Amino acid sequence: MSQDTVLLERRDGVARLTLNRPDVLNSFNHGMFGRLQGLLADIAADRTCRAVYLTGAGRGFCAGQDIGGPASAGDYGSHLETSWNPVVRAVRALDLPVVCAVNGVAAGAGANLALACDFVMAAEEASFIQAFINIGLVPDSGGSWSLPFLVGRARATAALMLGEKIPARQAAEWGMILKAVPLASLEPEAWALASKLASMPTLALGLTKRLINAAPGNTFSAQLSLEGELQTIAGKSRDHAEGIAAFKEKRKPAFTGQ
Ligand code: T3D
Repeated sequence: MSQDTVLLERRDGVARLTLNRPDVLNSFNHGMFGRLQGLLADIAADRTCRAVYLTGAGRGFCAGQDIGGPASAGDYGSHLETSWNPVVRAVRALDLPVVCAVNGVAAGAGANLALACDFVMAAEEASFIQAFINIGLVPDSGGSWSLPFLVGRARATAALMLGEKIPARQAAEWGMILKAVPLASLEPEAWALASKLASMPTLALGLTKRLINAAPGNTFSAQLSLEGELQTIAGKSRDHAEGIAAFKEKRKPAFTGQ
């Protein structure tokens, strides 16, 4: 059942998504793409969801495309447009912070799904592998964009061309991810981060994400204009009014996300 391949649980304003094909390190089969796209659309439409937590079941995070079935020499470009691309685009476009808890190996498109998220925390036992080259493919799912941007051209080239395991600690040292922590601390730390984000001004967080997404394609001047445009929206929010009132009344703000 494709329903079981990605699990959704809502708790305290956080939508928890668990990739759930642990026997194959949560590699994606056909039904899983539609399932995750559908869940991301549901989360986007649900005003009670104020942060997302993404992780994998079992010992892996995600080994990318399921390559265990019969080999297909199909049109991968067309396939990507209906499989991985809508998923990573939806993660980037979601006006909510997405915390990715990388519990184990993240390979191929699975690594790039993690890198599309806003906060990436990984278990020290986890690793990132741009595995495409190991099977004669080129990077996809945004890896050729994210990696040079995150770690610089020299390290990105090595990662993408050599297809070697990059341990989580090294990924953190390179700035590829936010943090590596012992496996036992991953879930509590990453969940605490997601819960904290879910109590923050959701609208302003979503607009901040839009600014971060837009920056690489903008000039400094264009980015200033976009900041002004989005600040106008944030300035009319209830959470802004609450933030100002709480400051004046010397109390903790109670943000509702609107
Ligand atoms: O179709 C298109 O449009 C092209 C798009 C491509 C996007 C991509 O993601 S391409 C990259 C695809 N992914 C890979 O090439 C990674 C393949 N997996 C591995 O290299 C290794 O499994 C890992 C390095 C990720 C982990 O190694 P290890 O030793 O920890 O685990 P393992 O024993 O290799 O894997 C455990 C099981 O998961 C094993 O099954 P078994 O023997 O216990 O029955 C293995 O076959 C299975 N598995 C791992 N990765 C995949 C997989 N099964 C199907 N697809 C996988 N990607």
